[in-house]
Parts: sequence; C-alpha cells; structure tokens
Amino acid sequence: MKFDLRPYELFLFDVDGTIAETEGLGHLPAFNAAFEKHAIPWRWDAQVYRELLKITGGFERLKSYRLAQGINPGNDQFPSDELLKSVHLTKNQIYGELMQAGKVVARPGLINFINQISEHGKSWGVVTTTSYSNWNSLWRSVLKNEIQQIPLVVICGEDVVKKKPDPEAYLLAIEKMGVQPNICLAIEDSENGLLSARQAGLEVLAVRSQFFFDAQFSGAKLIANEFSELHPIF
Ligand code: XBP
Ligand code: MG
Repeated sequence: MKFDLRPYELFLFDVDGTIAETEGLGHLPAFNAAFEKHAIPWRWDAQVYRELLKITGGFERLKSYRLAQGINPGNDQFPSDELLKSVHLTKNQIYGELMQAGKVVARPGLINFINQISEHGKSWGVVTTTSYSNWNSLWRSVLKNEIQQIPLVVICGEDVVKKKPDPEAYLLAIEKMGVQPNICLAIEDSENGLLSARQAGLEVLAVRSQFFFDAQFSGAKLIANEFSELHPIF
C-alpha cells in the first residue's frame, strides 16, 4: 500500500496498541496480577477489557470498573481510591517486569518505519496517555537498541489534565515543538486516539490492533493492518 508522506515532517506515535500490542500482552495480565497481589476479587478477560479500553488511563479504568460493579462506598467490598492507586502502581511495576522479560515486541514493520523517517531527515515523537513509567519500560526493553534517533517529543498521561479523546496531548506536543499541526501525522490504533489527533488538527494514519480491530476510523487519512504493508513515499 503506497502512502505519500511528503507533506509531513513530524510523525507522532501513540504507544499502546500502535507501537506494540502492550494492552493484551502487558497491561491486561499486569492488572490481573495486581488484583491478586492486593487481594481484590476482580479478574478481567479480553472481552471485559475491550469494553474497559473505552476509558483511557489505567487509574480511570479501575475507577470506572468499580462504578460499574454498583458497590457503594460504605460496603467493605468497596476498594478506596487509595487502594486503587496502589493497584495501579503495582500494575505498572508488573508491566515493567513483563517488558524486561521480553514478553512484548514492536509491531511488524514499526522499527523500520521509524528508522526510515529519520533516514529521510524527518522526526518522530510519542503522544500517549499511558504513564511515563510504562513508556520508559517499553523504550528501554523493546525500542532503544533498534531505533536510530530518539523521539523529538514525548507526551505522557502525567502531562495532561484531560486524556485522549481530548486533544490536549496532541496540542501540547505541537506547542512544545513550535510547529503547525498540518506538518504532523498522528499514528493511532483507537477511535479515542484518532479523535484526539483530529481535534488538534492532525491527519491520522490508523493501524488496526488486537482490541480495536473493527474500529471505523472515520476521518483517517489511511487505515493499515500493519506497518509492514506500507510503502511510504518520502
Ligand atoms: C492507552 C491507554 C492507557 C493504558 C494504561 O493509551 O488507555 O491508559 O491502557 O496506561 P495510549 P496507564 O494508547 O494513548 O498509549 O495505566 O499508565 O494509565
Ligand atoms: Mg492506543
């Protein structure tokens, strides 16, 4: 599939689902292991998790699941915000261990795609609503040794008040780089990510991932199954 990348100077990558299948191989097993560690009787399967992914941010996701259980704050089964914060921290620690153990690899063609961007004198960056610790684990364990040029900008969940689909993360990235949105291409695997980028004025390359395989991606410039099927024109 040919894709004309000449209009773009900067390529802003989402992380989860886009760079690697970190949701199914990292976050989901880490959430379940964290529940066990904190003696919380919750276990999420892929079907439940797919629904929960509509809420971006791990802590936000935990709170929305608690709400859906219909447990009242007075009930001793009700996990407090403090407990959910600890669960989230434990989840991120376990996620880091899974990355270190080599449980996750970059999506097919991704490394080559990023290195081609650099070889053509262009830059790449990261705009994610995951935590810095998770991005750093993925960078160190999966990407660092393979990627020629470090990202020009990294925006993570802690940098924004409102996570995707709000445009704040993308607006912050273009403000930091001092560029116009029309020279940036966002690469996203979810509707929330696409909405965030489009509302910030960026065009989007959508890549299908495990949990969003059937997304509509209306307004995307191009929809691909894998980076490896793209023949970029620089
Ligand atoms: C996807 C997300 C993230 C992760 C969990 O972010 O929704 O919230 O599931 O991350 P993106 P944290 O695709 O934009 O990278 O637990 O660190 O919040
Ligand atoms: Mg994503």
